[in-house]
Amino acid sequence: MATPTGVRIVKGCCPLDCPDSCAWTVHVEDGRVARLEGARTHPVTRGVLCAKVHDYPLRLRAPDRLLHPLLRDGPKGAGRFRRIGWDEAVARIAERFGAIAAAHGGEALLPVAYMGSLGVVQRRAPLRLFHALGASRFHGSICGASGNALAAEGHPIGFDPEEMSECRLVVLWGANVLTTSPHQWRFIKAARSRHGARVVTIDPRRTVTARAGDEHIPIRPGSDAVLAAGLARIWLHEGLADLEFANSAAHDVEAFREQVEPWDPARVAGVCGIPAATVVGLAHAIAAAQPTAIRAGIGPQQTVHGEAFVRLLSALAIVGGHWRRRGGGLLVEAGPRLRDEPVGRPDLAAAPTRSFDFARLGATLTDPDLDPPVMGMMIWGTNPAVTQPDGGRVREGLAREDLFTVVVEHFMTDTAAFADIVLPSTMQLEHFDLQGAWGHRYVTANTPAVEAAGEALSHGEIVRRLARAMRLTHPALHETDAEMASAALPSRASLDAAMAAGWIKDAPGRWSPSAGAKLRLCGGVPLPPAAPAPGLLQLLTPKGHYFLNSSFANADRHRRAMKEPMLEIHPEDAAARGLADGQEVEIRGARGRLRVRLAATDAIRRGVVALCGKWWTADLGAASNINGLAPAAWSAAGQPAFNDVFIEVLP
Ligand SMILES: Nc1nc2c(c(=O)[nH]1)N[C@H]1C(S)=C(S)[C@@H](COP(=O)(O)OP(=O)(O)OC[C@H]3O[C@@H](n4cnc5c(=O)[nH]c(N)nc54)[C@H](O)[C@@H]3O)O[C@H]1N2
Ligand SMILES: Nc1nc2c(c(=O)[nH]1)N[C@H]1C(S)=C(S)[C@@H](COP(=O)(O)OP(=O)(O)OC[C@H]3O[C@@H](n4cnc5c(=O)[nH]c(N)nc54)[C@H](O)[C@@H]3O)O[C@H]1N2
Ligand code: SF4
Ligand SMILES: [Mo]
Repeated sequence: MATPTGVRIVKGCCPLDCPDSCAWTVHVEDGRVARLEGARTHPVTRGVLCAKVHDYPLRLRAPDRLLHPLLRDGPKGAGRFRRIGWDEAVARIAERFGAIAAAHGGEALLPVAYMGSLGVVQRRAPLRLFHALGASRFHGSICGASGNALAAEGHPIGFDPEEMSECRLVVLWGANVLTTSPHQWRFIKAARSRHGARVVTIDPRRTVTARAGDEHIPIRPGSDAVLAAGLARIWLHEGLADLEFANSAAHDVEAFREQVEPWDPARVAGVCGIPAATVVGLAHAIAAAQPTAIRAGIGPQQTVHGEAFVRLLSALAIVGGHWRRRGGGLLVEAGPRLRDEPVGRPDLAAAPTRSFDFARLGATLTDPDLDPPVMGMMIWGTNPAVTQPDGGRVREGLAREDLFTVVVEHFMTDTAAFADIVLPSTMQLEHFDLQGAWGHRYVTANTPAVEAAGEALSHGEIVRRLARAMRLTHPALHETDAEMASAALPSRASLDAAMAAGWIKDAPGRWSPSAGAKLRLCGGVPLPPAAPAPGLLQLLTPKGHYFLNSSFANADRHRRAMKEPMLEIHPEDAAARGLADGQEVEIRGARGRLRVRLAATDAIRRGVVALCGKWWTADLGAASNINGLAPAAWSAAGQPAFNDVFIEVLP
């Protein structure tokens, strides 16, 4: 759309791995972004971009942005590279991937991709190439695997977040919404003003969100399942459960009653480290507020007992009858109907191939018995050297001299430093894409606004160039980016409609119990993790307000806002170690150590410390990072237990 002043208006969206998937409006003048703002008429964005993204155009011209393909020019992982042209880069990759497939079979190749961009092209298109080559695949997740496992059983783990404005009580259970999903707060605010809804936050830290709510319950980390069991027991004892609803939804309500029976308020209080009266008060508040929205975050899933946490929360929503009314139920995540898996075209593989757990990249790359071993890898949309569990082994794997690694990136991340070839990727303002969301029900289209900086290419174009070089002729490898994206929607017409409108709402209906398959509520009530030795502190690594996982940890403004790696500690825990606020300290785990500055605050429970933001290694004064401190652990469903980490804090 061109306006008389020569300003072109382009509709797009923020691609980051954030529940809000904001729609944005780009004002383009003379081929440059003159202004970027949140789309005013988008029902969730409503004109506002967050503290991370409002100056996103600066990222296009960041001084450290990768603009050209690079070839390793030093020992693996040293981060020394020299510039090469695209033709050379593509020829080298085609030759190496081809040789690896010929020598070891296609399964010696492995794509490694995550949600750095939620766009279906940026996220999925390169998988076409790997499926066509018969490469190994991956499954699983480093985020919310417990919730995914519960959903796979049929449990409802989300409703339209816009409905939250209709609820009578909001329980923010390990969710720091004002930092991690700021636009959702609007619906919570609406519930407060329309219905006098109270907001209760359950979090070991008094976060910005907890301060904005009505009540904060500073629970001991990992004890959430016990609290949930305690709440259910009170309802069942006092006739506050909606047994008719529960029995219509689940087959094991009686067994569930037995499971929670041992958890009387005094015992719950002892385990969770909160007063018994708080437990009773919360139980009565939720029972009285019909409906209650239980909004669960990812933080409390990041333990070996993540599945028990989400299952018990689902049980609360069901046994409490909160799914009966709009605005109530359990909300872990909720998206529109968009099928992004077909964009990766798994059908291009001639035969099924082996699949690795995405959350165990370190083990996969270092397994001496793997046949064939992974010999060639392409990584995009993720920074595993920082964000994967088992950080030491991840780095050991990435450092293998015999592993040929291509990293597609915007910046020279800790991971890209291990590459043999680095390819520069376009950013959202420069490419076409289409995406769903995990915190609302809209599909959003992104029209490119400006030319790509330097020699950056979209992932669709990278696929086409590599396919040509490898003489792969399947038409799916030569489609345009828009054609690739349309595989996610019912038709090309629906893609055109989404692009014209900017976004379309495509919401599945609200969950209700079905007469057929009934759900299982019972899954045990595990205890919180115990410190392996006395005196150790439990380390939480929650999301940073100005970072998006490890993204922006290299951006000047964001770094200034985050100051430096800060370890939140209770003043009494600091004093007990002879440590003072503002002091530089060493965090020591069984596997690694790193340097941070102490921030003494009574906004965190005793016995718990927190390091917000996924800082890159260089900022931590160590060869380690937060995920290399302690032995890694996973839940049964494969969720990395990022928060089951115990450390010492030393001067
Ligand atoms: N600004 C910003 N926004 C983000 C992100 C980001 O990095 N920065 N990341 C995005 C991504 S990928 C995700 S998954 C979401 C995550 O969104 P959230 O789940 O809201 O994020 P977290 O900070 O991981 O965890 C939320 C809270 O859980 C608390 N917590 C930790 N352990 C426990 C526990 O055992 N019990 C309880 N009750 N609370 C606990 C932490 O103190 C933290 O305040 O945020 C998304 N949005
Ligand atoms: N200790 C600890 N570890 C954690 C967590 C925690 O709370 N504690 N949180 C976990 C969670 S919830 C998550 S979701 C993961 C996130 O882990 P990651 O998926 O690794 O997320 P980011 O660190 O943001 O890295 C994304 C990368 O993708 C790049 N990128 C973005 N857009 C594009 C694009 O269009 N093309 C290409 N080629 N690259 C792009 C960015 O520059 C960035 O380097 O981390 C997990 N790890
Ligand atoms: S990071 Fe989240 S809140 Fe910020 S602009 Fe992107 S989608 Fe919106
Ligand atoms: Mo995540």
